[in-house]
Amino acid sequence: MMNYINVCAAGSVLAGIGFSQCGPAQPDNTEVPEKPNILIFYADDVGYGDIGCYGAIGVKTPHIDYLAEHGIRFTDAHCAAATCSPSRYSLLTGNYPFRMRVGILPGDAPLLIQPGTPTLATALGSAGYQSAVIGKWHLGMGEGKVDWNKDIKPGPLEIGFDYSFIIPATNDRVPCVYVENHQVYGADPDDPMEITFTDDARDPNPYDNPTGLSHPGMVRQTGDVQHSGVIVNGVPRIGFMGGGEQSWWRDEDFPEIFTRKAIEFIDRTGDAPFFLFFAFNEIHVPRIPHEQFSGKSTMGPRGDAIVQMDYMVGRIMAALDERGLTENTLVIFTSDNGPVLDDGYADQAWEMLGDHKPAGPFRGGKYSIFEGGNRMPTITYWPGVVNEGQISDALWTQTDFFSSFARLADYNIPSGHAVDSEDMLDVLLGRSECGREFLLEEAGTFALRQGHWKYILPRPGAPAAITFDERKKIEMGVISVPQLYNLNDDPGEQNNLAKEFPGKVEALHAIMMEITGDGR
Ligand code: NG6
Ligand code: CA
Repeated sequence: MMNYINVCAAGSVLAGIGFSQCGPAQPDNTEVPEKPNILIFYADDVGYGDIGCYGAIGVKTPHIDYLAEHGIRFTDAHCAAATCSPSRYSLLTGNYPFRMRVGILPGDAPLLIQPGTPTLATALGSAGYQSAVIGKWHLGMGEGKVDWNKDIKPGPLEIGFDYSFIIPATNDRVPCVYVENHQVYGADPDDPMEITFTDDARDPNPYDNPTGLSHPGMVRQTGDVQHSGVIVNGVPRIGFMGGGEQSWWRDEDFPEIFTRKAIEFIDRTGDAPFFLFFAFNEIHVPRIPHEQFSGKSTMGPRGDAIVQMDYMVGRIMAALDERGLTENTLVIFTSDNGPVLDDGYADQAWEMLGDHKPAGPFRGGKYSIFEGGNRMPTITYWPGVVNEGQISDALWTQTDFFSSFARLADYNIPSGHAVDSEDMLDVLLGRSECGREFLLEEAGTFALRQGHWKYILPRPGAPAAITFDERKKIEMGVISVPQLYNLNDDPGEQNNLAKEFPGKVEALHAIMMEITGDGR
């Protein structure tokens, strides 16, 4: 694998570009204790502007804001792509998603990360950590067609986690059951379940149960044609599922069950350090928050789901406090991709938005190559170690967790692995604001960030001008001509400077080609 950092340092393609400036390192002599617990709160589809301390208008998030007030709030931290599976793959492996050509995985996809691949969980495991993934998985399970009534593997346990309690894919697609370690949670062996994954609910339903299309009167939140398959808990999903109804989830139970499973896991780890990847279902569609959160924002179910997520953060943080673990835990809050309002269900997200800006000052959102797609609200918190109330503009990505945590846990990454991961530990802990020199972004095309510059690779055959996805009301940003933006003056990526700065375009393009091979 080419090491493009060295290539850059050697000056091959960088000649004439100049390195970006970064702020001075924060003087901080606090010692960093070895092997702290690591807790990642990983939100789903939560945008830069959806959190109180990032300017949210329609919802309050006091528990998450507390972490920022007593920790570091990042303004230029990123997920690897503008959808879920690619971002999660990159977070766990330290590779950019394009290396595996990862897209949104179907509900019956096999495990994406091959057992034997170093992951954050195997790395931390070999350093003595107990690790768990609790919440949304969406990285595939099994080797082909899964029999959901038998042991389901390989899965999270085969790639390094000691415990898993997951939604296998997303809450809008089958299978609508939890999987705990290798088994469907609450399954009845006398009532086996089957799923048929299909992207189109107009396909014939192989089971004798209602779907959104056959029984629209039974539905309490209407889905579009893809989201009109089997009705689970009054809500139609993508795909069909039959049998095993006692194990089907009730969406309103997610906050209770996932926080409980997390706290039980923490209690089981005893003296070992833990790594908890707490992957929220919130605020992915369908948004069916628990009754206690209903009406707690001014934005309908989408805002209420944010309140629920914030409540869960508060519950888990309180559990850490009660156990005296907070001072020995690095807590991170971030999200897997940008915001989307209508993602297939009529849940009033548009109608009740008001002045709230889900992507903050940025353009686009989920699915988009613009900053709204991958610039994430991101906070680190570790009392006594991380500075209080710092705001950091360092450029970095979740892909960097691997190298950063490897240093924290004193783990040597085998060569050829986590190739896109840079050690940003000093940035995460506020010792430095020198982030990355370059960052690759993905969503239908590539973009390359260097300092305040952003270059977006054109795609032949795409429209010449930015188009609008009418249903999602999001601009994807993929067009047939090069785009160059100066995010300092133009964070909303409105003013394409590619024609004015052809040299900059050429230089950034050359670096992008070095990283990606040929950009395809
Ligand atoms: C899309 C779904 C969308 C959502 C997304 C995955 C349709 C039309 N849309 O294919 O509703 O489930 O996949 O979201 O089926 S993600 O956050 O997990 O990437
Ligand atoms: Ca997502």
